[in-house]
Amino acid sequence: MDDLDSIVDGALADFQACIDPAALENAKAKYLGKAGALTAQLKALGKLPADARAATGARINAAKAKLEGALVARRASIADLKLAAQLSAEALDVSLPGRGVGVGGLHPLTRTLERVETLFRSLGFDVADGPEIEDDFHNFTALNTPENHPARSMHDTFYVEGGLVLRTHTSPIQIRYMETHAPPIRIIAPGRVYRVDSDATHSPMFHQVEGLWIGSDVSFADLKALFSDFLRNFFERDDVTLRFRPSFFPFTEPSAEIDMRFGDGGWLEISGAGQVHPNVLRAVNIDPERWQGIAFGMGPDRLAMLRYGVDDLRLFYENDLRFLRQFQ
Ligand code: 2U9
Repeated sequence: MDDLDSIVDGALADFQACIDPAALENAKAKYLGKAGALTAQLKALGKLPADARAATGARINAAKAKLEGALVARRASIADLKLAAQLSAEALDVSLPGRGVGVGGLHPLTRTLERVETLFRSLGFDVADGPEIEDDFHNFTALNTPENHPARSMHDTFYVEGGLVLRTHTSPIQIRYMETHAPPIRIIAPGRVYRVDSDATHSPMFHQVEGLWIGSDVSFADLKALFSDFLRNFFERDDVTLRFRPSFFPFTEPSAEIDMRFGDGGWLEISGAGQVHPNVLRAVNIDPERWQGIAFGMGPDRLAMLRYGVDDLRLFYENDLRFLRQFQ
């Protein structure tokens, strides 16, 4: 066995010993690369006597072809080995359930709003809707909020061009409803509202659910019954007590804040409310001598926090899926 045979035998053994593509390419360089053993043989051809060159050259080329063939075969078998490893029982368990397609779910605030709507519908209320961009009349004037009222300042309200505003409450929905429907009226008005306010506890966009109940003799007693019923059902508890505290809103007179508590726990402010101001009824041509009613407004964000035990409002607006998935 001469040099060439031992180079070929060494190379074939080396290739066979490789079990990954990188090692194989290194082994290839050792024999066929610029400084490779077989390449050195080719370079040495020139030093041979002329009559020996042709035969030796042919032998070296045959050796080179043999090594290249062996490389191709070894590359293929390394790939086969890899695939076999991936398909082995350990790596692929065909009995596992499929990954499936992720399905979305409703945001906790949406679920809360839907729950509020369902409960009020069951109490005979309709759910009304209206534009988020409003005119001055429907957002302020009809709600007994005079020209110089602070709520109208640029400081509190987002003004859009043409004297329009992003509605600051959902009350314009009820105004529009009264313009097109005669009493008796029983509606809630849920939706997005906007105020120039942004800090840890205020978002420039937030939600409100307001309600309006107009009849010939609707009173604070009805308001209290309505709210007890709604809160008991919303929180699924029987130990809800209510407390009314005097307050002020331009559109209701008298006005109150409604607090609630579970058992003998602490009081929680849950809603504002009152008897609809006669000026509001007049603004929509309803005779305040014949009709009267109650109105209320609450923040469903707060209802959701209480129902789900969430202590930071901002969690609802960050859209972190780890938080949101808990409500599916
Ligand atoms: C009409 C007449 C009267 C709606 C009312 C409140 C009291 C109230 C706030 C509580 C906190 C909204 O969520 S909040 O930001 N609202 O306190 N809202 S009475 O009164 C109306 C509405 C429409 C035609």
